[in-house]
Amino acid sequence: MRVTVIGLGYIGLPTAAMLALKGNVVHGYDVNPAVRSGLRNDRGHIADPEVRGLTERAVTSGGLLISDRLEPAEAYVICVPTPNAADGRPNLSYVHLASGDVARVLKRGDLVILESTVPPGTTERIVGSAVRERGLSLDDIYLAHCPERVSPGAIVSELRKNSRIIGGRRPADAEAARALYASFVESDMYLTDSKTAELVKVIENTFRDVNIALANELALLCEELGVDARQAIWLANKHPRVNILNPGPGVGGHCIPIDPSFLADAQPFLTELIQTARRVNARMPNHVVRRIRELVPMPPYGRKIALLGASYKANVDDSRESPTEKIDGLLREQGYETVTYDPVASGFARPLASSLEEALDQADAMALIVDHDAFRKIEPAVARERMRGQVLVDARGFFDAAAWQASGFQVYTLGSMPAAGSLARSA
Ligand code: SAJ
Repeated sequence: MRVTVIGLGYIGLPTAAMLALKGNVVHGYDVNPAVRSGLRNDRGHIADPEVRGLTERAVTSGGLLISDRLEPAEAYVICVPTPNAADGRPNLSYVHLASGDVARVLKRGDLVILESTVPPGTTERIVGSAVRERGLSLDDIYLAHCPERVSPGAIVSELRKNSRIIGGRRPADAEAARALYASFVESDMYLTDSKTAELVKVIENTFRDVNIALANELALLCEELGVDARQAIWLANKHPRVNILNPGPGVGGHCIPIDPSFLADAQPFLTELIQTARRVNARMPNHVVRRIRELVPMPPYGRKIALLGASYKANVDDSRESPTEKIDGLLREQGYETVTYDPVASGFARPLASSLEEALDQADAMALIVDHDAFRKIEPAVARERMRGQVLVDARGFFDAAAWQASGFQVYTLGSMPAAGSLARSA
């Protein structure tokens, strides 16, 4: 089948490549010329090595063609971003743009699939109006919402192995979409209507945000109780029906912190728990900064804090909505000097240190914000040589606190209150 995929980001590109490698003739289109040229040349802008390899094979096979315009096809898969606008409301402008572009080349019998995460009801509303403007009716085409569930860092395998929700405007629309995904999805596909599929995707991520908020609230509670939150959660999860996630310095990425607002924005008076959970998670960067201030008070002269990790989570290069960005901003507002080091991130709000040594040099504290595997090898003795102070703030329960304390470090691990008195500052 001829397929055009619109939006060649971390979902659209591997989806286009996967469809191409399964015998479809796929045109990939992205409004960003730099993305198009990057994909035609060295594909160097793709950080995920598995996605780069998949793309390489799909382009080399001739199955995936990167086009400068939106090519007519029998099926269109829209994978454009749906970020939050500055006011916190969903920004659906890319969906509007892509739907209009598709409608211009649409013909009877074509299949349109929206993969982007959207508030319930959006697919039929936005794509439907674009189609009607072109003189077609939704009865003339097949329309579906088919959200993805891949986790950045495991995209290619999860594209194949994750089950999928296929939400058709009508059963025939869902069946048409299922037939397309059957070319590469190796797991179950659950057919439903488009509005249910839109809601399912949003509630999957909302569930995760609420669960993380519980873990974070337990961490704050355990600090006051003098209990190790991670151990308490680990033991509670031994219960066959308990699965509490891990506390952390905040919730980043372009999904978990964003998607709950699709429900809260639509029904502010029916989403108290969802909104409260969002506030708990959004306040975690402030809590980390409060603990840093307690351990490294602001003297008349500046204090340098080395932040480890700019990405939004371990072992991915994406720093969108990164908790580190919020922590960095709060510290600098309060007069601290900060240097962030991240060997994985492909970008950050401010320049990153070129090495761990540069970040640690004369630092009064080292704060681990992202638990990249690459940080596992950091030795207390090496850090001590470089640093001016001996404070470790571990926001992920990543390091062996006893080993760092044995090397003379004061250690605060989020969710585990330091021994009484150790927050008191020696001059
Ligand atoms: N986090 C915690 N504690 C945890 C788990 C995560 O603090 O126990 C933080 C992470 O550090 C990160 C943020 O939450 O800052 C989000 O990370 P994540 O791994 O929970 O989520 P994403 O955004 O990488 O991927 C999620 C996944 N959704 C679910 O697990 C329900 C993925 O399956 C989705 O496809 C993806 O959102 C998406 O694109 O919607």
